[in-house]
Amino acid sequence: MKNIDSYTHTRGESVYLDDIPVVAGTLYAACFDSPVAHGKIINLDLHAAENSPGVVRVLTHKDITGINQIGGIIPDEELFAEYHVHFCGMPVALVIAETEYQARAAVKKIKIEIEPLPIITDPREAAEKGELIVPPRTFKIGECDTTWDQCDHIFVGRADTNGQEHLYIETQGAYAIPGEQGVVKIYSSTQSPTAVQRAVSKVTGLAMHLLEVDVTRLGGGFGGKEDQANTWAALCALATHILKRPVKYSLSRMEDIRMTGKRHPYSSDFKIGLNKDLKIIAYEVTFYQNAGASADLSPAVLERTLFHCTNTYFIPNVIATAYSCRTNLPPNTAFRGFGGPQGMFVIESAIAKAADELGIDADIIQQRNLLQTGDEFLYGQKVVSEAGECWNKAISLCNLEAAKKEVADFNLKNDQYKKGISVMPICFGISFTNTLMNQARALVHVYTDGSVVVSTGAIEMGQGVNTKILQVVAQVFSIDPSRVKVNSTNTYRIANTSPSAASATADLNGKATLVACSEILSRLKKVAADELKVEESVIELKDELVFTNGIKSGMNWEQLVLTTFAKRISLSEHGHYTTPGIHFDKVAGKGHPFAYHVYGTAITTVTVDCLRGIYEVDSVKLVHDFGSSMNRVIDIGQIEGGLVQGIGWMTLEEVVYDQEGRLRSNALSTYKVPDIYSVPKEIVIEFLDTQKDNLAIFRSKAVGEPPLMYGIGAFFALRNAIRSFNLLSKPAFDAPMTPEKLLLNLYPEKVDAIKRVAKSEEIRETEMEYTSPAAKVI
Ligand code: LUZ
Ligand code: MOS
Repeated sequence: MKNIDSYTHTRGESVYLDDIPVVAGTLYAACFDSPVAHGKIINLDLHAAENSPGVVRVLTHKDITGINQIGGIIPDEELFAEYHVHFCGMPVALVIAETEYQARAAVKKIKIEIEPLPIITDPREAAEKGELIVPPRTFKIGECDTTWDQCDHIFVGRADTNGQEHLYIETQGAYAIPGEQGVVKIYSSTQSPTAVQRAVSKVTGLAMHLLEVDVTRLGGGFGGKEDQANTWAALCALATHILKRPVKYSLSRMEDIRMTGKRHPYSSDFKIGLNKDLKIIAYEVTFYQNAGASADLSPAVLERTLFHCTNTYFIPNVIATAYSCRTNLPPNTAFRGFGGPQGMFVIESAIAKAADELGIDADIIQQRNLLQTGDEFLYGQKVVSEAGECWNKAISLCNLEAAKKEVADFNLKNDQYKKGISVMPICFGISFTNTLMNQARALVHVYTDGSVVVSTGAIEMGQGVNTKILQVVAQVFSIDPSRVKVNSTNTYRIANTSPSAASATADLNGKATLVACSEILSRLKKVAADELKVEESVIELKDELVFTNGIKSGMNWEQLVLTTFAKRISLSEHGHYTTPGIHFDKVAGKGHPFAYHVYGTAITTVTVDCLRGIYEVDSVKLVHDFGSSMNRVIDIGQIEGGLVQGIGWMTLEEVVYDQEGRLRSNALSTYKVPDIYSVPKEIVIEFLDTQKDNLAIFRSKAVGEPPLMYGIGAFFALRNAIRSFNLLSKPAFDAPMTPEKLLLNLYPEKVDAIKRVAKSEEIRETEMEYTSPAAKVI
């Protein structure tokens, strides 16, 4: 079944926040944000802005009717800066005007005087100075300390990954409308309507039942709207609550890029120990997470880094420590993979380093250490592995030995162009690591004409979750999909929702839908049995017809629904689902946090132009563990999108903040994202269909986040290409491998020579300065 939104998408009829018809009297907001990354506010001059044409009001922290606090996990984030600013882009004031243009024009007239304070942008520096968001966390299995002696090979190194801009096509925004009795209705581009409701409740002081949050769909979220949609909703709702008028704010691209957080950059140290059979027997890793100025979701992201720090490998002795470091950058936040990719990059770097030093291909080490069923993850959960199956299928899919030989032959024949190949296995745990969030609800109404409406806590953000929810309803009732409508996500219909995140949205909300539909179905069957005077157990609904003992009864879906209604039996149900069997002890760092794991293996081939430093991804061939996919078209879309987004993170996308904490890559002219030309020339996706039972909806495993991590393979394929051009080059494990960085890595001797020349010129310059007065005397 194709995505139910494809029709309105292609016709441009799909409604996003900025497409909602505005109510008469709507005002427009625009934010004045800090131009300085850290400092004390000495003076804020709003006079000119307040007198600017069309301006109705300028709000600051002084106008907050509730509390000036929007921190989700830790209350450490002000909505409006009060005495201090902590990052460039921190909201200081909000202009409300008759038009969007007038609001933005007035923002430019606000003057602020800030006494500068020291700025930290580097997580290691923050850790050194004790600037931590939460105390360090450690996950541990076995005994590393006593194992190093038994290792035949030990390698140490450092690995760095940069941030990533979410670049959802629809920017952040909100639209708040006042209702009677103090109610505020909020349209928000959020992955988490309940998070918005809570944040608005705190800031306005209004109880949650006075706040209705409604979301039809998002033009992408990728984690960027899991927590950070709250700010804009809180700003608009506060203005609406004070002014009793509708207030809308749809951020411009540059406002969005400047004011919102991104994927967390990490800097990490590793030590890896192998025995003579190339089994990894010890691994020690320390992560420095660049959290930005406040916690946001950083502690949860940090935890998932620890969960995934051994990727798809069984390592019996591991000690992993993670620091969440406070810096003067916008608070970094959830991004597809949620810290997992950052952890996985480091173990892959450690393996690549070992392979370099031992003079072998990394896949030999990778393959020997793959997780097997019955192994234990470092957090105590028993492994049910598809790692070997995916690996073996991927190896034969692309005939790895032949492919490697082809690469070697090509490299032998070509001086300017070099190819590289890498294997990237993945393993990703499905469930919110915070156990209580693994719950969902669905509200199903069957109308008397046989049509059905379903509401859940799931947010449609392009990932196709509404199509999957619709499939669940149609399948349980065995009715035509056209009879089913998926409603918008609304806090008055579905309360206390978890964010649409952690790849778990279709599982959790799909299962809640299954619960609700199954309950209605059993009522319908009872009515049919009564009417047809047979046992309930022989009733079956198939293709909108009622069957008894496999024989058409003459009763159809519409008649059954009407009969049920006539008997005064409810055609509605509110279903509730919680993932069974999961638990986690945060103090011990042990438990069974995940419903299941998703596996896969990707093989990436690249070609590098060694004169220019530019490159192409020739192919990515992968085998992915779908369980039993309930919608192949949608799932393939998620794999392709995730893969390309991962390749972007690893190769092109470079978030650059200067020493003053100002974002230099603040537009699409300076921040390069993958376009159609960066897409691998060939993508082959093979399904690992398994018959095993699992906790996924219809056994169709979660597919949102895992494929992003296939993109890590591109980094290592490029690195291998560089090394076949110049074996003396040992490219740092420092992503992204941009063309510029790649070029420098091709010619490390020349770079060194240039550095030496530059250095000696520096020395001469200082000597000249020093000697010139004396020279004058002579
Ligand atoms: N969000 C969250 C997530 O709050 N908890 C998680 O475990 C998670 N994992 C992936 C993506 N978002
Ligand atoms: Mo997410 S990173 O699943 O919002």
